[in-house]
Amino acid sequence: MGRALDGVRILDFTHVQSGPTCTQLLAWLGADVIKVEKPGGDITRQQLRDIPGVDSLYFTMLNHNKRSITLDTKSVDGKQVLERLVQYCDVLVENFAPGALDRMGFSWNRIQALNPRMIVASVKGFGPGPYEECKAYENIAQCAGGAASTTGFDDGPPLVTGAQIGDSGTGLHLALGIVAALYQRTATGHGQRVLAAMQDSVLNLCRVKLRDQQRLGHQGVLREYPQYPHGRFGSAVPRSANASGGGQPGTIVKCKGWETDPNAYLYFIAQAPVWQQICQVIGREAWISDPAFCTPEARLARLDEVFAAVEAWTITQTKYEAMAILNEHDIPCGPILSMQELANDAALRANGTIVEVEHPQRGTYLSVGNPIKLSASVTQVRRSPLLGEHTEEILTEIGYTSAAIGALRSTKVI
Ligand code: CAO
Repeated sequence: MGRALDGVRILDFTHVQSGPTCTQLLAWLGADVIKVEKPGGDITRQQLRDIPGVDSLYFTMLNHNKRSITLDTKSVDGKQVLERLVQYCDVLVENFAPGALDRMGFSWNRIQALNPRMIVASVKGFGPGPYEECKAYENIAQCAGGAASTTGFDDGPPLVTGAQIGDSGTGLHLALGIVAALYQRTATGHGQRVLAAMQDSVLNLCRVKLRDQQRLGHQGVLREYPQYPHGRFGSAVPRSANASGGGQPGTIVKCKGWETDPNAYLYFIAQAPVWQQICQVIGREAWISDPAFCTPEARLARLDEVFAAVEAWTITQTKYEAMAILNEHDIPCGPILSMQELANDAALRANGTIVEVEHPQRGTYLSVGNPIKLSASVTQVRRSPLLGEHTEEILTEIGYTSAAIGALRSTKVI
C-alpha cells in the first residue's frame, strides 16, 4: 500500500519538540524526512536520559521514521552540501531561534533562487511584533498564548498543563500548513513560506476562552463557571477549575478508591438531553420535574448541588463501573486515566496509538503512534535514526562520491 506523502522529501532542520513533532507526522504520512543534525546531534538525544549513552526517550519518541545526516552547516563545504539538499528536497522545516537560518546564509531569497518549488516552514515563539526576536519553550507559549491564565483554580496561581500544546500543538499546526502549501504548489508550481508561531497556536487552541472574554464583557458573569453565583468576576476570564469549556456543564468527581488512588476520578457531564436519566441513575428522581432543577437555566445556579449529588453516587463505583453504567444511559463521562493505565490499554495498542518499538541500543520501548488514521495510508512506526546513521546514504543520493564523503568526514563537516 502506498502512503499519502510518498515522494515528498523533507529537509528537516528541526530540534527539541515542536518542529520534530511536525516532521514525525509528515514521515508517518509517508514523506522521506532527512533530519540534519550538527555533528553533536539534536540536544534532546542527551536530555532526560534514562539509560547512559543511549538516545533518550525524549528524542526517540519525536523522531520516528526519519533518516539522520550530520552536517556542519557553518563550514564552507557544509554549506555546499546544504545547497544540494535544498535542491533535492520539497520542504525545509526549521525551528531555530529567530534569524538563525539567515545567519547560516540560507535566507528565503537564497533558497528560492536555489529551488523555487521549495516550501520553507518555520516554528517561532512569536509572530511579527514586539516579541518576534524572542526564543520560546513550551511553557512560555502556554503562558503567552492564554492557556495558563485560564487554567487552574480561582484561588491559585496560573497553571501550565501536561499536554504540550505549545510545542506539539504548534507542530500540528505547521504540518497542516505544509500539506496545504504542497497542495497549492500542485497548481502554482511555486513554494511559499509557512509560519506557525507558538503563541498563535496556543491561542487558537484557547479560542473558547476568547469567546468567554467577550461573553464576560457583555454579561459581567459566566454562569457555567465555578465562580457563579457566589464568587466574584473581574474584567478578564478567570480560571475555571474543571468546569466544562462548552455549553454542557461538567466537572471532575470522586470515585470509589479516591482516598488512596490519585486517579480514581471521573469527568461527568450534566448533558441537558439526558437530565432524566442522570436523575434516575443518581437516585434524584424528584429533580426531573422540580422547577429548581428541571431546566438547564435553573441548574446553572445550583451546579454545586447537582455535582455533589452526582459524586455521592460515583463515590460508590469505581471509575470503570461508573463509566459503564452511565454509558448504558447515554450519559457522557470519561475516566481519569493515568499514563500507566494508558500504556497498558489493549484497545490503544490494537489500533496503533500505543506502539512497541525496537531500538538497537535501548531494546523495546513504548511510544505513541500516529493518532491520525488514514484508511489508504497506513502508518508503520519505525525507530528513530542513530546520529548520522544515513549520512553516507544521503550524500551518495545527492551525488557525492566515496572519496568526497571521506574528505568531508576528515574535515569534520559530517
Ligand atoms: N551546523 C552548524 N550550526 C548549526 C546547525 C548545523 N547543522 N544547526 C543549527 N546550528 C546553529 C544555528 O545556526 C545557531 O547558530 P547561531 O545562533 O550562531 O546563528 C545555533 O546552532 C543555535 O540554534 P538555535 O538558536 O535554534 O538553538 P538555541 O539553543 O539557541 O535555542 C530554542 C533553542 C528552542 C530556544 C530556539 O531554537 C527557539 O526559540 N526556536 C523557536 C521556537 C521553538 O521551536 N521552541 C520550541 C522548542 S521545544 O520546547
